[in-house]
Amino acid sequence: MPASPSVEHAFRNPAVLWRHPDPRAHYDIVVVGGGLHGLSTAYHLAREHGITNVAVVERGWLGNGNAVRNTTIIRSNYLREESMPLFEFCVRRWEQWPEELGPEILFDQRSLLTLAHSQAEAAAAQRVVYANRMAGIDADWVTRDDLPRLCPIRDISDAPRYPVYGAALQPRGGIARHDAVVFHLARACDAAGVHLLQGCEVTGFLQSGNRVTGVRTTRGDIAAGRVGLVGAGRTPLLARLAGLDIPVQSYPLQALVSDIHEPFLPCVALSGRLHMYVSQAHKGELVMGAARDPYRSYAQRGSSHILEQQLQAAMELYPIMARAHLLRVWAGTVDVSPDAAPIIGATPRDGLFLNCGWGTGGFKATPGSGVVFAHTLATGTPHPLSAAFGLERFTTGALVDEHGAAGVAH
Ligand code: FAD
Ligand code: PYC
Repeated sequence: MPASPSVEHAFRNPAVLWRHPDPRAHYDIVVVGGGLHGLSTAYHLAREHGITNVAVVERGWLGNGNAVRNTTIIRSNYLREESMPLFEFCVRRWEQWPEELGPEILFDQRSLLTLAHSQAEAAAAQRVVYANRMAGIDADWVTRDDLPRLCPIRDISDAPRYPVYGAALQPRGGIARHDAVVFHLARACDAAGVHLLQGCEVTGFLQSGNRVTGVRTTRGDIAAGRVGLVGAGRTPLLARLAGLDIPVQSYPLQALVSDIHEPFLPCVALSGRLHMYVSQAHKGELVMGAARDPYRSYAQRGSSHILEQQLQAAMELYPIMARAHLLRVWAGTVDVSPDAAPIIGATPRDGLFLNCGWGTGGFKATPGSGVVFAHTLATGTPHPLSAAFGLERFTTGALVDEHGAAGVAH
């Protein structure tokens, strides 16, 4: 027996992680996608609705997708009246999670700055600040002179090509440790009796007339009362298997991490103009992100010119970072909707529901996304917080245009 549990050991010993059951013939609810949103949905089905005859069906291993590829930025400073309550609800749930799931998730409200590089950007950022305050969300405008106090490493001279005019501040914004969230949600689902079916790819749907009655998988057919698709960038492929063409496009989004440094960056800092965002992980690495790649793809890799742009921006804004060494880069596949807002709710197929379109910004939504989607799957009706985010908005025209505040990478 090895001193520290190997993956193989963990896989064979449910006490270390979670059980690896064989699929049942029937579940009340099948959630397709074992990322954070799928796990959070199953967790809240058990916690809030007492529904535990649930399977999370995952083609690879839990958390292999965007769940642990993201840069973990958490904030609720969106612009639209539909989005602000949803994202603020998510932040409030995050504030409960360290106690509920465990302090290891390292939820850290270290504050978040969104930099403005022109008068026009400053005006747009101030509009978001005022909208946030009216919605009861913490938000402040920080002047250029005040910025060094909050973000000491930034180049404050007039030399940069993109001087900083000021920044929107969300004091309750921050980061968390994504892999620990996957781990604790999975453990909690398993303890509640949810089946976590890894290595189980959905390859089609069981249908009776217009009703989806289950999923076809690489581990056999599984019947279900309701099916929820939570496959991030692969959701359009899944929907197509049910004959649906959904307005979601998938793109690579890359992130980068440096070697370890003494703590020197106390906040999360984003620059929308330069497509550059950075925080310092608790261990000391700089965790940075870039613009999404310009072409559509389902590959979990991106192009080098995006990384070059990102590093140029990093050097320009924070010259001290020239001393850091880049250790790793990676990419996830993000699911972008036409209005940069999520799609949550029913589909034209009875029994089939969607939770996707979170694009470059779904990590922050993990807790609330699970609450609203669990409600939808349990009751068949939208949760009040997600009612405006149904698929039908692309035919009614009632869009929730969040391109401005959705994220630097949209
Ligand atoms: P995923 O974790 O990708 O889960 C989907 C799962 O579905 C996968 O595990 C996949 O294997 C599975 N699946 C797909 N097809 C099938 C099938 N046929 N059968 C069974 N299983 C299937 N958001 C933020 O809020 N803040 C950030 O700072 C941030 N930074 C990001 C940086 C990067 C580089 C990336 C890539 C994303 C970032 N995001 C960020 C976005 C965030 O990561 C996503 O919106 C969020 O993780 C989506 O969650 P999910 O559970 O839907 O997706
Ligand atoms: O949603 O805030 C966000 C974000 C920042 C970087 C990637 N996503």
